[in-house]
Amino acid sequence: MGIVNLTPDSFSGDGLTGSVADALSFARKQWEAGADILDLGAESSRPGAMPVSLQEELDRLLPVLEKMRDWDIPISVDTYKPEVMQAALSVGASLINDINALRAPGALDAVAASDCGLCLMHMQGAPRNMQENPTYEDVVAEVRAFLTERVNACRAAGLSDNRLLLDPGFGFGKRLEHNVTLFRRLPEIAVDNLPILVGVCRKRMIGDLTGGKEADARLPGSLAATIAAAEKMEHHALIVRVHDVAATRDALTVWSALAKREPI
Ligand code: YH5
Repeated sequence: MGIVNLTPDSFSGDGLTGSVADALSFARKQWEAGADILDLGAESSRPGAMPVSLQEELDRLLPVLEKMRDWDIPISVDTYKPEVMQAALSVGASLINDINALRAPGALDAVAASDCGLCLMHMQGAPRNMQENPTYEDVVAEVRAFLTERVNACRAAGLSDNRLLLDPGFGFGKRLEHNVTLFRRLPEIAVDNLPILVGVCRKRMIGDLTGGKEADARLPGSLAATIAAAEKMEHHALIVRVHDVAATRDALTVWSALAKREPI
């Protein structure tokens, strides 16, 4: 899954300016680099980020989505607002990637009439303050219990399991030790064997594990994390959400050729 950031405050160094043309050319590059899914986000959810208004989010997202209607690649939309979900689905989005796991009032209803995929992510707190004091007794048990509850809420709303993806939400209300524990025990959060989505690319945990490297120096660490996830989840459906699509593809291709016990 290739990240396409539509937030003007993007810190990722991807050079996006907020123009529709730039967003489309960046998205096309992610596609050409080998992404299977493009994930468009118009509200930053990094630690400390402030929410944007509904209108602002729609204004950033819809002009881009409308131009992608005829692209032959599934489009995911990173949002927790039911109105944005509905608007995105009406212009052809295939997946709703919700850091709030469809907890907003009206979110389950907003996706019920479509057959889009749904990513349910765990987060403790909200982006604005989630890294202030993350606390768990047993991080794996708590994330698993949360995801179980959200899967059950989806089932109760009539959504079928084949639409669901689960995500432990690396960095969302978690300290390094929580992130590392969740990563090491990734298979345990796959409630009912549902597919897993992992987003660690360029995140703080990669910086912390490499002696405090800044975001622009986190690619090697991010690739190692992707391969570690692929290894852990080798017999499981896995999506990795990344900025660096071409590098991730190469890493996965080489790992696949050299490490998997499959005929060549
Ligand atoms: C995710 O894990 N993450 S937005 C801080 C960084 C780097 C990257 C430099 N949306 C996820 O990518 N959706 C985001 O430090 C997501 N899973 C899902 N499903 C945060 C992000 C980032 C934050």
